[in-house]
Amino acid sequence: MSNPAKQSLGFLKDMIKIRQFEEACAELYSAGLIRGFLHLYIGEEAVAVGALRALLPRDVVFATYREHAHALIRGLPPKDLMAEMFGKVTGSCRGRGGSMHIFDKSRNFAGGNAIVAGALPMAVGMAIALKYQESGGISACFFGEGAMAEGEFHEAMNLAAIWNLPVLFVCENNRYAMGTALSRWEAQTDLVKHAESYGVVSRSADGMDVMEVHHAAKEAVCYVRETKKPFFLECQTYRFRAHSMFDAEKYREKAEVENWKKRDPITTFQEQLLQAGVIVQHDVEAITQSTRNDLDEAIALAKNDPLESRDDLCRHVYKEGSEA
Ligand SMILES: Cc1ncc(C[n+]2csc(CCOP(=O)(O)OP(=O)(O)O)c2C)c(N)n1
Repeated sequence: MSNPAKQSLGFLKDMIKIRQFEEACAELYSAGLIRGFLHLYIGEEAVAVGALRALLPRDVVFATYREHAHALIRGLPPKDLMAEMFGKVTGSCRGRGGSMHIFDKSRNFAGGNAIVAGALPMAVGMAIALKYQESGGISACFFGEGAMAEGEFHEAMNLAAIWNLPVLFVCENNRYAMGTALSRWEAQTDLVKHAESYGVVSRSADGMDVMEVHHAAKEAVCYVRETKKPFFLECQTYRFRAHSMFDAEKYREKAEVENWKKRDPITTFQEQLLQAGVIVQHDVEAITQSTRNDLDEAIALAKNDPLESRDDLCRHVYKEGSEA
C-alpha cells in the first residue's frame, strides 16, 4: 500500500478488528458457548499486524496457539474463524481444530500450533520447499520467547543458518511463558544474542508500536527474500490478559499490567493519528462500527451453523488400513 494515510487507517482497522474479535471470544467462552482452550492476544496486536502486513500472499505463515490475530490478518473471514471457535462444520477446519489449530492452506496459513516451538522446524522445512520450488515465497514463523528454551528453536536457527533458508523468525516476547517471567528462566535475556550466536541477522523492535514493527519487518522480509537467508526479529510486547482462560495471574502485579496498558498499541496509535490529523474521530467511529457489524454477523451465523454430521465424524481421521 503506497498511501501512508490509507496504510495507517488500515493498520488501525486491523488491530481494532482483532481486539473486538478476541473480546467477543472471551465473552462467549465465559458464557460456555466456546469450549476448549482459549489464549488471547490482546495487547500484542501491533506485532501480528505490523509483521504480517510486510508479507505477500505467497509467503507461508506459522503461528502458535495464540493465533486468532494472525489468521484474521492472513485474510481468514471472521465468520469462518468464529464458526471454528464454536466447533461448527462451517469453521475453517470444520470445527475440528478450535482456537489453537486454525489452518487455511488457500491463504498459506499453516496454523495454529499447540506445541511450544513446534512450528519452528516446520517453518524451516517449508523454507526448504519454497527454496527448491523457486516460488519467491518465504516462510514466516511467529513464536513466544518461551519457545527459545526448547531444542527446536536451536535446531531451527542452526539449520536455517547453515542451509541458507528463507525464514523470518518473529519472536513475540511478551515477557511471560505461562507464569514464568523471562528473567527467571533465561540467563541471557537479550534474545537477539541467542539468534546472533547462530550467525542469524537479528534485531529487536518495540512490539507496542505497529509502525516500528512494520518497518522492521519490511526490512527483514526484504533481506530474507533477496538473500534467501534467515532473519530473527524480536518484538517486545505484553499480553494484557491472562495466559489462557484458566490462569489466576499470581505471577505478576496488577500495577505492572496497568502500566503496560498505558502503552496499548491501539489507543496510542489512534491518538498519534488523530493528533497528526491523519484521521478524524469520525474515522475511528466508522471503523469500530463496521468491524463490529462484521463480527456480530459472524457470531450470529456461527451460533446457527450446524455441527459436523454424525456420519462424517470419522472422515479426516487416519487409521491404519482405512481409506477414511
Ligand atoms: C512442548 C510444550 N511444552 C509445554 C507446553 C505447555 N505450555 C503451553 S503455553 C506455554 C508457555 C509458552 O510461552 P511463550 O512461548 O512465551 O508464548 P506465550 O504463551 O507467552 O505467547 C507452555 C509451557 C506446550 N504446549 N508445549
